[in-house]
This record gives sequence, structure tokens and C-alpha cells, in this order.
Amino acid sequence: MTEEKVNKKRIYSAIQPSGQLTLGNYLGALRNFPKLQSDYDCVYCIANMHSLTVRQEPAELKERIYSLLALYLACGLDPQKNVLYLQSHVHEHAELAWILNCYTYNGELSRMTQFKDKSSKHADNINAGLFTYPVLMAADILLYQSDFVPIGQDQKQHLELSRDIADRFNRLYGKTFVIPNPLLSRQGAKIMSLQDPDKKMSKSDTNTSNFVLIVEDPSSIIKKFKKAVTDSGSEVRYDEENKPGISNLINIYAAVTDKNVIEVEHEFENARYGEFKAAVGEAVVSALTPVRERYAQLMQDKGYLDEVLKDGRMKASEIASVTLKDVYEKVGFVV
Ligand code: ATP
Ligand code: LTN
Repeated sequence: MTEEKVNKKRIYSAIQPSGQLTLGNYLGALRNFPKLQSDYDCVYCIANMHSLTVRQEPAELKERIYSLLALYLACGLDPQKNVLYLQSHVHEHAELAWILNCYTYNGELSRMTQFKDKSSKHADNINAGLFTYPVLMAADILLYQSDFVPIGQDQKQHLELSRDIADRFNRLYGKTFVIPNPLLSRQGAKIMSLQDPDKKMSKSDTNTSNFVLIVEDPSSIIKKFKKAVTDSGSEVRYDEENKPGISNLINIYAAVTDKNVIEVEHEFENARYGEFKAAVGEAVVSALTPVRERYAQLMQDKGYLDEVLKDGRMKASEIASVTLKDVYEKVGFVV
């Protein structure tokens, strides 16, 4: 264990570079990461190995890796305080994943709802990686002896499996892995689609009116909010069941302005839907503008991004190699 780990609990999370990130990713995940950097020892990964479970265009994947790193930095993650690294730079991930594959049952993997969803979405490419994906995710988390893993609701089942695998291994060989706990984002952090507020805002949505990107042009953001689906009635009032469109917009406004739902309802007591939608668009633009500007600067400086990756690779490997060596010894490999 590293020295910092003795004093601080470790946070570990990862995002796949499989598309451009949305306002949903920002409010549900990214925006919360910098808040943890002083109190925890944080490790954030760009999970490019996971992305290969779905076909990727190589040049695009490469660009998206830089883009995700630039977003981590633009959102306020300080590379001195956090370890920011690329998964494929640390070979221990693939090695531990192989070992853990031998301690995971097919029955467990076939119960994973994401596997079922993705196999139906990509019926022409149900590859073995898609099936064993949760084992690689367990390897990510367990290599770093992570105490807490900030994730969305959709990843809870994978985290449960990581805990089961860690516990199984620890029982067989003695304490090897820290058992990780989920850190679920606040309730308001489930951002819904702008045109179809019954489903989650998602970066892989084929209808671009359903989401706004973190780095989207302000005029396009304003337009999308003006077009956002609302409900019958005319009151700006929170009611998830009967007014899902307005409730989603209230949630977004509350999140980007750091207000609560009651304050937002009060502020727009006498407003029409049109006025409210324009205000939400403006508030989102103000929240995202500094991130977009910083992102654009960072993307101009690939040399700097490469340096951050190099440093992250070194720090991550240092932690990961200790865990893998212990695992190799425990299972009886000659090290
Ligand atoms: P995909 O569309 O490719 O399935 P996604 O946009 O749903 O991707 P992920 O890459 O699976 O996003 O998730 C990255 C992080 O963003 C996760 O922590 C996830 O919980 C969070 N997240 C994704 N979508 C939302 C959303 N609509 N609201 C809040 N948080 C979200
Ligand atoms: N499966 C996650 C991304 C991911 C992850 C991880 C999250 C890969 N490895 C380790 C937390 C910890 C996703 O698709 N959002």
C-alpha cells in the first residue's frame, strides 16, 4: 500500500472513451470528481480497453482518449492531486483480469443486465469481451485497493460482482483485496433525455436532440432546450410522474445553479414554459462555458496531455504492480 493510502481512503472511477460526453455524464459523474480530490486519494481511469467490446474506429478512439483526458482536466481535476491514467498503459489490468476470470462463474456473468442489453443492441457482435467485461472492471477496481467507487445506478450490479469476486479470493488466499463500496451520486443526478424524458440522457443516443454535449456550441444548447419536450399544463412544478419533461428541466436547472427544487419552483412561479426553457438553456451554457473553453485550450496542447498520461502511467503502475505481485504469489506463480 502507498503512503497516502495509509492516511486517506481511496476513490477509483473510470469512464469509457466511447463517445462524446453529455450534460448527463457531467452532472452525474465528472462534476463530482474534483470535489473529492482534497479528502481522498483519487485514481481516475480512461477505460479504453472496455471500449473495444463494441467496434470502434481506431483514429476516432485515439482522439476520444485525449478528449476524455482534456475533459477530466477541464472539469477541475488536478493531475498533481489525482492519478489520471489510460487503462491500456498499465498491463496489470489485463493480467489481473485473466486471473479473476478463473474465479468468476459463467452463471454470474450471464446474469449481468448490461450484457443482456448490449447483446441485443449489438446482435452481430456478441464477443467474449462483452461477456467478461465485468471481470475487467473488477480488476480495475481491485488493483488499486479502492475503498469507494463513484458510479451511476447502471453500474451497481457490476460493483456487486467485484465485491463477490474480491471476497471469494480473500477467503481462499487470505486478505488480498479491499472490498469496494459504491458511492452513488445524489438523486437529482439522473438526467433524462430532452425529447423523451422517460429515458436516460445517453451519449450513444442516435437522436442528437436528446442530449447536449459538455463541449457543445452555446447557440445549439439554447436551441435544444427551447425545443425540449414539456408537458400539458403551464406551471413550472416538480412532478416526476405527471410532468417528466418539466421535472427533468427543473432538475437540470437546480443542478447547474446549485439550488434546490423548491427554490427553482419559487423562482419561476409566474413564468411560462417558454421563459423557463430559455432560462435553463442559459444556465447550462454558463455552467459549461468555462469547461468548454479550458477544454479547447487543452486539446491544442497534446504534448501536455501526453505528459499527464506519462505521469499517470507511472503512478498507477506503482500501485497496480504491488497488488498483482501479491496475487501472483498467493496463487502460486514464481515471481
Ligand atoms: P452509453 O450511452 O455509451 O451507455 P452513457 O452516456 O450512459 O454511455 P457511461 O459512459 O456509461 O454513460 O457513464 C459514465 C458516467 O456518467 C457513469 O458514472 C454514469 O453513471 C454517468 N451517467 C451517464 N448518463 C447519465 C445521466 N443521464 N445522468 C446522470 N449520470 C449519468
Ligand atoms: N463500466 C463503466 C466504466 C468502468 C468503471 C470501471 C467504472 C470501467 N471500469 C471501474 C468504475 C470503476 C461504465 O460503463 N460506466
